[in-house]
Amino acid sequence: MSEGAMSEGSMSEEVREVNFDGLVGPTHNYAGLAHGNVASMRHEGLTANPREAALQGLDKMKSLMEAGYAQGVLPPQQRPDLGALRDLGFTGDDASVLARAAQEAPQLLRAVCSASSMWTANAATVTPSADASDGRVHFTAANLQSSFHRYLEPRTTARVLAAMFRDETHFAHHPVLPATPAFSDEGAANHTRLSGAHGEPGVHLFVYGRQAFGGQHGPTRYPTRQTLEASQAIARQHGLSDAQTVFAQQNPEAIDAGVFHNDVIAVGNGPVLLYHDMAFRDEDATLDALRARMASPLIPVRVPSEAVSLEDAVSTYLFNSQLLSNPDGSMTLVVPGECQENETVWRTIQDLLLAGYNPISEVLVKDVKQSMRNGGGPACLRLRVALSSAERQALGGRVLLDEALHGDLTAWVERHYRDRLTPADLADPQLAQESLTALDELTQLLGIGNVYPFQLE
Ligand code: SUG
Repeated sequence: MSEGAMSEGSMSEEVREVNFDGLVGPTHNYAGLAHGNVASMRHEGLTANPREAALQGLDKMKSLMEAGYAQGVLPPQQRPDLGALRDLGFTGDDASVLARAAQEAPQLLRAVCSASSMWTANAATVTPSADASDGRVHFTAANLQSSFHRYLEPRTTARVLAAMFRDETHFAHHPVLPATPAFSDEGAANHTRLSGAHGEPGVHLFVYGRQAFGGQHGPTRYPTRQTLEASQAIARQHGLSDAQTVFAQQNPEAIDAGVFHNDVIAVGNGPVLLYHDMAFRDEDATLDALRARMASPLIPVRVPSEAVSLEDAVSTYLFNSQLLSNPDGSMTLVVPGECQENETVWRTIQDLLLAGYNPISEVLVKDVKQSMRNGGGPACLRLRVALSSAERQALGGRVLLDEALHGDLTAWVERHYRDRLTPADLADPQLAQESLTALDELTQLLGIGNVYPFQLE
């Protein structure tokens, strides 16, 4: 092969990380459903603005697209999930099912209306083809069994992922893990891939809250969401070897302070691991294990408690930022507006940008307040999938964001979404109808076929 042909070949395999953001669904509301997620608990009962929430999400996607990053979208799920209410014994026509649930079990009605699928960091765990022996991208949709409202997601998530990543020569889909506490799995929020460039082989850091069978003590106040056994099962499914994986326990004290996922206290990208000193039960052992496996030197960026308290980390979501690679080797940190409002955290970010030992050189502030009030920052809203150009070309549907798709999605939100939603509005049969109409139109717009399991009467 001539040199020219070789470089052409490697260019066509150019690997880019695509951030697939979840579109916020039309029933976005504040139901206080997530015990241990302090923002969700604190904002229960507030009036939500689904339209603003969806537009904030789209605006974040547009900013990143315009800055040159590859941006994708994942559709929301159909809510209310009337099928789930029927499974739980509510009978009659749709309006009666909603009315009875509102009357007899308002907490269940809230759960089946949650727009929680917007937090796509919890949709699945993904292994890029560079790390897989069969050269395919591997997916396991998360079972999200810790809470009822999120347990409703994986069935549709698996269908959506199968519709978008449908080409079997490039993509492999594994069964959702058994939805039982021993295999509690919350997806990429507890998984970080560290590597040189995105196309180079990586090391997978799986962070778990507890070990189901044996293990050391966990948190006492709030629940854990990821087990070691779940993380190990995913590594097995994806064919990852010991040399490619590190399993580390979260610091139980952090979970008790509201760090319900590892991505609330750490974020990695390429060789950089930005983390709070309370992130891991055994910080040194975790870093040593990573160093022993990584081909390129690890760049740990440690934020000590003296600089940012656990409480500030949780309230500002500094670590729930996106860390993105730029062509010149520098990195950009995408933080929520709350970071700028907190003097200490903002100062820490400025220090990080100035420090010479890490490649983080720019900060981008995005307002995702509607999602933040439910405990979802910039990093929660996206699922990272590193894809070669051939894999990007094999994607099903119209799911990579460009100017035109952004315009279509914005107009779609403006056509269908309410700007006010209270928990009392959730029983309105009209809301269910509006949601169905909107999602029907969306599946056509995205060209992914009917991924929703049920129709209204
Ligand atoms: O699972 N909140 C979500 C937030 C998920 C954030 N994701 C990541 N950290 N990756 C959760 O706790 C709250 C819904 C409510 O209260 O209405 C909620 O489900």
